[in-house]
Amino acid sequence: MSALKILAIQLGFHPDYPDVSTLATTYNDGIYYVASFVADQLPEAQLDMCQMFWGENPADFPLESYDVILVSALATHFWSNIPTLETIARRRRKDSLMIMGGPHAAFAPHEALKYADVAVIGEGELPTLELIARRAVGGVGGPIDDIPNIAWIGDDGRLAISDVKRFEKVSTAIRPELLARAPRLHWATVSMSRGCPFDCSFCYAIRLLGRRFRTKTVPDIVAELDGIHAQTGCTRFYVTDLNFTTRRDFCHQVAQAVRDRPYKFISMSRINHADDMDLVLEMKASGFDEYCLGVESEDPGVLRAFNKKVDASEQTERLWRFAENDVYIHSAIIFGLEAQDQGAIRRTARWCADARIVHPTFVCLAEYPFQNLLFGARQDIEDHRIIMEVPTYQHYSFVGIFPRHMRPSDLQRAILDSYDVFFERAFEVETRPQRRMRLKSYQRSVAQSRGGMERHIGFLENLETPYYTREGTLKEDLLLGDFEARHGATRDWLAQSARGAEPAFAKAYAR
Ligand code: B12
Ligand code: SF4
Repeated sequence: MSALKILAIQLGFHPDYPDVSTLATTYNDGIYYVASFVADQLPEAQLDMCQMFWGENPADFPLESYDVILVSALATHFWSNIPTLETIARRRRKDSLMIMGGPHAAFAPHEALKYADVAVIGEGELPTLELIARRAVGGVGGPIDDIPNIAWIGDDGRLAISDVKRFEKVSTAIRPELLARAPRLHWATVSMSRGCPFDCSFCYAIRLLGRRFRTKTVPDIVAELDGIHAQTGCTRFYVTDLNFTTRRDFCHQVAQAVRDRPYKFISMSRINHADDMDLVLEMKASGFDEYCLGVESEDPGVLRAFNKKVDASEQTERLWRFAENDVYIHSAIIFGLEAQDQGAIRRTARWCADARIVHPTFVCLAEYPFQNLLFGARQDIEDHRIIMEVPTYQHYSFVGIFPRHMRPSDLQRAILDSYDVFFERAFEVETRPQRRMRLKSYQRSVAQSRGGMERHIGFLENLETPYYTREGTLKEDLLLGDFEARHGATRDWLAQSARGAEPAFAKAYAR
């Protein structure tokens, strides 16, 4: 019997809408973990990787020859690559199995299932292995409802969603050979733990990876870093963990274990990390000198609205503490709430410079529709105010909602202006040469993405014209009516089988 052939594909960004963040130029690690796990478990299988971020095109692969096709995508990747998905659907064998995972499949499984046989709505390793084991002509054979974290279209034509499970074993390492064709990477992504115990209202991350914090073993982590380094030459790692500093002892052990390596790390944390400067400095000595913090805002009202559970009055001082110790801070700053008018947006942008954040990314609040219906999850932006099905969908640098208090194009302009406000003030505040250089290099990368945002302003102006009064107030009834005409039937279909109303499901999903 010939070896099972598997193709793993990462869909890429739309060329017209690049990401503002230079950090975003690296690979998304989720598909690498799933592919590596499958390859470890099925050593006889032949596994190929197609990475669109590096210019590879699925159409150039022998799609007809694969038994299993795995696809990973954010929402923006999905809607930027519909022709590619159609090509895959047309050329793949009828008896092949196609599984989609990652954020888009997880939050809009019904959209992923237009192309895939099964969508994975959470951690993907074990469900993928199980689905491959039950592979049969035309997708999967027999019942699959006992496989957790999946969605599929049942024989009755309805969406089916199985139970959600967060797995204990998270120690898979990325197989370095999957990165063999990588260009010179600025950052290599790697995951050391999964889960975050908090529950910020806008956060979709905990819905994917859960609220229970689980770590890999320290020797496994070091071996994985060394393997990726040996393969790619990269010495800088983006640690994709949702909240790396959740456990002090874990951070301490990782810091000790990598002390003698020439590596640098950026990891995600919360602002309270500044309260433990001993740990911050210990980690800094091991290369952890950059963090991406969920700062979100300086405004107590905004922080309360997001359930951030931080004291706004301490934000600035904590950020200064990092700056004084030459620890670089990146942060997404979210705009789009009704309390955030043009003046508030400019104030927040200026505050970022005063608080000495080096790398703020100004983004738009975003939501998927039907999250409450499908999964019982909280949703702050109602379905009808979400701008869907375009290449900028859920790409937070681009406005993806109809705000009530200003036109979407005005919000996009305010996001763009925020960078000018920020840089002007930051160069007044920042005197240290090293930090000024960092600001300059970030300013250059923002300049590269201006074109995409300006293009998006034009798109929004066209889209929004009928929906706003001359003064810029949303005509909500009109928008609701149009939404109903376009998506009402989908919502009603989803309502027949969605699991949001089941308390046990919603509770497990929120964990
Ligand atoms: C770290 C992170 C970043 C980092 C690094 C990104 C990178 N290059 O890897 C930074 C800060 C740079 C970043 C930037 C952006 N990010 Co980001 N990011 C994350 C975060 C917090 C963790 C991602 C991660 O790697 N986790 C660890 C791995 C192991 O988990 P995973 O990727 O989810 O994979 C698991 C499952 O999803 C599943 N799976 C994944 N793929 C596949 C494929 C198959 C076939 C199967 C079966 C299963 C499967 O199995 C995996 C393992 O169990 C996620 C939230 C999350 N996932 O928890 C947001 C998230 C992915 N980011 C998001 C966004 C929007 C962006 C940006 C577009 C933001 C922007 N500027 O507009 C950019 C895009 C950059 C990029 N290249 O993707 C959104 C995606 C929204 C959406 N629905 O599409 C998320 C979900 C954040 C959120 N809303 O909570 N991000
Ligand atoms: S702290 Fe970060 S990862 Fe945790 S719930 Fe809040 S936004 Fe999500």
